[in-house]
Amino acid sequence: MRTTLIFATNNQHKVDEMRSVIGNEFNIITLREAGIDIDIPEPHDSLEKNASEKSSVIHQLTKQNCFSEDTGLEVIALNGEPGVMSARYAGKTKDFQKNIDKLLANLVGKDDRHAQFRTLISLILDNKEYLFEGICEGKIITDQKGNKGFGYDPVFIPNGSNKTFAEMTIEEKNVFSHRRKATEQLIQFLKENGTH
Ligand code: ITT
Repeated sequence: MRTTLIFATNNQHKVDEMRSVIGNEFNIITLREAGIDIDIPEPHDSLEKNASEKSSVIHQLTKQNCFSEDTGLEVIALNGEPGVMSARYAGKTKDFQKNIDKLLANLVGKDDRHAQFRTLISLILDNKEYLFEGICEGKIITDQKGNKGFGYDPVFIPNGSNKTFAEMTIEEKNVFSHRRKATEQLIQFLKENGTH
């Protein structure tokens, strides 16, 4: 039987990207599909701790194997911001456009536009937690391009490409993406630990 895991997220973009990497190897159930309506708090000062918080809240609630992920955009010239605040950079409403506007405004006049996306996956399997990390380096451009994807995708070009993530299909984004790299480690771990 295929391993089933609850994915502790309310972000459907993340689910679509991960499903495209995982394919049929594992069965992922979203919070919505599991009938869980909860806005999981992310109160901590690191991606690692927030990822752990999300998976442990859902694990306590369901007692089932599950995983979560927390992702941040870390901009070198902004000392790693927006980082752990990526979703709420311009306020509690999690408005993608306002977040981009704030990011671009804060980068005006800065020569160094290097940035990276960092994804932390927290897996709880048989009551034990495991963490996996994926990083994608690139740069922030001055004007947004493309309308696919989500979040900061229209202003981020990964190293090795001349397109923004928002100009790519999910499959193209997965060639470079932080989330794909972390997800592959998750898949590898699940296979090695006999849950396949
Ligand atoms: P969950 O906590 O429910 O999983 P969320 O959207 O709140 O969903 P995060 O706390 O991880 O997720 O927030 C990360 C924010 O960073 C997200 O809202 C986007 O603005 C941005 N982000 C994350 N991954 C991204 C990606 O692949 N491309 C562009 N922006 C991304």
